[in-house]
Amino acid sequence: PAARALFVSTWDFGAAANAAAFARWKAGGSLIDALEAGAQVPESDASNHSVGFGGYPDRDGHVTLDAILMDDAGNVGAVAALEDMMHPISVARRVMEKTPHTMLVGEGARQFALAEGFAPVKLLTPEAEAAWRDWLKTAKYQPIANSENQRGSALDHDTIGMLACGPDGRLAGACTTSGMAFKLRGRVGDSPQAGSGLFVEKGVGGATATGVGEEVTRIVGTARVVASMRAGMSPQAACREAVLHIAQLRGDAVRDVQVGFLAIDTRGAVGAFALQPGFTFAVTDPQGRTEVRAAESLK
Ligand code: SD4
Repeated sequence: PAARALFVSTWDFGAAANAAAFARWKAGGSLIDALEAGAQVPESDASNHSVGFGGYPDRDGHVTLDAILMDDAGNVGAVAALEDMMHPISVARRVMEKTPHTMLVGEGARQFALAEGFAPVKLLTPEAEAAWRDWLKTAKYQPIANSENQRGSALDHDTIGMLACGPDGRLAGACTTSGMAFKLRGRVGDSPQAGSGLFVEKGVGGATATGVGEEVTRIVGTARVVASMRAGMSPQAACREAVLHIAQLRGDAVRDVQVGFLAIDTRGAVGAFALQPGFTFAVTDPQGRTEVRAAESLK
């Protein structure tokens, strides 16, 4: 059997996030500390057009961010449609730790972040603005699968979802994204919604999702993956079951759509499955060794 995983993340760029998470964990941080440090890596990477700074804006030119952080003790914090903040994952953590709520959205989330001392920043980079102006010429809205492989394409959209399983089997997860490029103003994807973009359950496992969020939210995808694991499925079988369910439910509507699930159980076993080929994920073991793997897919 493969070595147990400590941190897993969606996509190849998850490797850098895992490395930062591992370093924080090694230095004595909690799983939540580690995940926050990991998620911050793509958030502040201007070349990643789908997470945080440098993310593609909505249809009206505003970069709006969705993020969630959750552990297996029922602690959860999220922000949606948050503007002007470099690290939505850290604002989500404050929601979790400093408020009686689980999610803040839009201007309220921004005001909360400012009150917590987060400095406002301009998230729209010249490169992302140019891509948006180019998109405005045709303004076609058609999601493309695995557009992370086509950096700079008009519909670049990928998210980082991270899961952690400590040596004691305790679990936590994080998810952060700028959502779908050129989305309608006010659109919130699956990523910040517990049970859709991310879910962890003590004694069972955790799951995170990437791809076209609407297809995940429709079936409360990660809650479904974790429920399947609770019923005895392996992480791999549970991810596959959720993807098959989407394919059956949606038929032709998801012919060219990408959705990928990544899951981990309390023994650190990992599974992943996607609608389309091309979904990759990064696995880091307790010794800090990282490997990027390709997920199985329906097609
Ligand atoms: C969303 N699920 O906002 C995110 C985007 C994504 O790979 O994961 N793209 O729909």
